[in-house]
Amino acid sequence: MKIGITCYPTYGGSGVLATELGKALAKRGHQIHFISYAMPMRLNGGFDNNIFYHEVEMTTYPVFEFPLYTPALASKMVEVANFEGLDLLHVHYAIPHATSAYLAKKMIQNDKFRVVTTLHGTDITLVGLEPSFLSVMKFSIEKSDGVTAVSRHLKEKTLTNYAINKEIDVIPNFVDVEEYRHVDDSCIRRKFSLDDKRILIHVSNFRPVKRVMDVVKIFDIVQKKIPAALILVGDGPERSNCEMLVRELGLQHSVKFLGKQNELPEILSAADIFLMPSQSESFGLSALEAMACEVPVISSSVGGLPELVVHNQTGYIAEIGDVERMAKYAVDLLTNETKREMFAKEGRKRAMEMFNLDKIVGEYERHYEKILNLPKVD
Ligand code: GMT
Repeated sequence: MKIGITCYPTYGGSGVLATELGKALAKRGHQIHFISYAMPMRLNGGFDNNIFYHEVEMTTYPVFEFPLYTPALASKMVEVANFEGLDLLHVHYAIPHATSAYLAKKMIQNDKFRVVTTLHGTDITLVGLEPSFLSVMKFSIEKSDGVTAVSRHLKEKTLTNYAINKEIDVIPNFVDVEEYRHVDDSCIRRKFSLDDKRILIHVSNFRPVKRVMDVVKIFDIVQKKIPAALILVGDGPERSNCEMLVRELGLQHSVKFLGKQNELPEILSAADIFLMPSQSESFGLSALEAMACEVPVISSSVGGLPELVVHNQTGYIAEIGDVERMAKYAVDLLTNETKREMFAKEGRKRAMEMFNLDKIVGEYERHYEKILNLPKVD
């Protein structure tokens, strides 16, 4: 198949997932055309015969007070679809990608061309509910030929929030279990001389929904009970507040801010526990990556997280904001190595059985085939 993929190219689960999907589909012989305003981060500029990247050019003009990305993206979609003969366009994160895709579909002179939209989370649970977006979101989702959601929870939210009368297939996120596996001799312990400490880790885009301040609070409780260090990977709006809290609590010597990183399997492998105390999380891709690297996850009970983390088997789940309980779970695991290792193995097993790349990419292929054989939605 010739498939166009549109996603946000920056750090963030939806862009990561879309890029890894494109790379995996290319390996299976499909021709993949990424269409975005910048090179997707996980493409790493790597060369593959089956992967192409088309940049959306943005025009500025004094009359335009706001950038006009939606029509610019639609025009690029039309150009690529017509010129490259795309069979379908798969857009990740509905705003504004599904809207641009609908516009493009109306202009593309190929009756067989289809649009698939994957809903990732805040496009549905937060941003899309803004009154200024609501009706366009509902319309754009209903006008997609195929719609997938990354968890059952997100599917239910979409159906209720938008009163949508549309079939939505749940296709969960995936991880490449060959790439994401435990590395025995991780450089992080040596680099920071952490051999005598237990390591807690958190990876995110540091947006308020991730509640990174809770991560610091949990760590503060844990380090009072056992020698421990906290590794924070990623960057975003909450980072300065977190750095301030770390200094206020006097934790600056045991908390390491690594910023954005690429070598995640190696970094994750250094950790004993992964923390994800999010306010909202439709799936929790970085928790899955941790599980694949044999790191038990302690998370909040929101959104799709209970579909990923099995309480008392691959990690623990607690109410949002219950930092005391999350810390208690962390201490429990860190003082019982047999249990921690059992959780670690169970997490890896679950990642391999339920969320491995081959299984889920196959589900996407079957979804595409189904949609290509159904009548076009006008
Ligand atoms: O977090 C966001 O604001 C958007 C989005 C992203 O691009 O990272 O994250 C969502 O999509 C990920 C990939 O499907 C999911 O793993 C995240 O759980 C989801 N984030 C939220 O629901 C907050």
